[in-house]
Amino acid sequence: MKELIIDLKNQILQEIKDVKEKDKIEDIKVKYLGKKGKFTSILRNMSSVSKEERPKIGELINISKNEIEEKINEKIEIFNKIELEERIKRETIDVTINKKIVNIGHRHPLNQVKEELENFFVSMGFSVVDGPEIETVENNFNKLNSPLDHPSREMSDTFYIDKDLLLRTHTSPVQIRTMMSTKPPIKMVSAGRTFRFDEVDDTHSPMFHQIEGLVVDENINMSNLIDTLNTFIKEFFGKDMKTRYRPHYFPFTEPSAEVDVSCFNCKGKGCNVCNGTGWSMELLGCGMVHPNVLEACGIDSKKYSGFAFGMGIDRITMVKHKINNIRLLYDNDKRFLEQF
Ligand code: FA5
Repeated sequence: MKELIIDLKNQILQEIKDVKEKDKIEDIKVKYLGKKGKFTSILRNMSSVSKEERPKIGELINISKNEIEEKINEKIEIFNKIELEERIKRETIDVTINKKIVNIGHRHPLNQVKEELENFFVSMGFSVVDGPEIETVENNFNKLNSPLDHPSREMSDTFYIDKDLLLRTHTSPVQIRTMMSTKPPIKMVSAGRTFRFDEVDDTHSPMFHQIEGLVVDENINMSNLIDTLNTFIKEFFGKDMKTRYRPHYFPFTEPSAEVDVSCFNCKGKGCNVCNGTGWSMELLGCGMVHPNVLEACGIDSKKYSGFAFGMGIDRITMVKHKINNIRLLYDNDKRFLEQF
């Protein structure tokens, strides 16, 4: 009996040693130590062992069983360790590997310039106000002293929604909204999108951007306007930039002017970009607020005066970045946009 137990134990230990897969070790456990296992069945034959021998054989069986179980557990642990090492190897992150570089977007050049303009005017003491893109005919034309037969009111120039509402053709209605709701002194700018039935060419787009400025106080005069605009142009485009004020007509300002700056390409010498004139495209309109406009907004025109200006942000962006075609700002071509 003793030899039988020792032989079986040695056979099982050898099988445990030779096993190559984790599943197989479980099979060995069931095969020898399970209820119907070979090793367990030895216990059933104890009746054939003499009374004197029984305690010794019983002890040998227990010691052998423990030894087998110990070896099985050791082997399971070895398999678990190998499994873990392989998993760690598989899941290790190689921080030196070449990762895919994802390009992150940035603000559109028009928005960058809009923000720069707002920041500039804030630094000069202006506040920034907002206005709606859908406006009333009243604010866009009537209160701005626009004659009923003014060509800009035509359906062929303005996107009407109905007889009273339209897509604003300029940012000037924000002046009206501000003067209707705020008492002087007023010093504000307002930037945003504007819409006109304009044919697309190198300097015109049917949707474009403007920034409006308005100052209303006692004793405001034309030299305050020119000084503000000249300071802006020199700060924004550089000291070399020359300005040219051309008399113009706007229903809401009197006197009125349009302002050009020297050509960004030749700095005023004359080249093919400026058709030899030395001057860039027209950038802005300005003037002294018409007394009729002040009165229409409930401001005493005998006490107060004001100046206003409206600049094309698209054209300012073009001059600043030497872009000679407005279409580039709307094509959404990444090769162009990535340059800013
Ligand atoms: C006006 O819109 C006036 N409201 C400006 C103003 C405000 C004058 C306050 C006096 C006092 P004008 O139509 O000239 O003015 O437009 C102003 C600027 O907007 C132009 O100088 C130009 O830079 C830009 N602009 C006008 N039309 C277009 C267009 N279709 N595409 C791109 N920019 C344009």
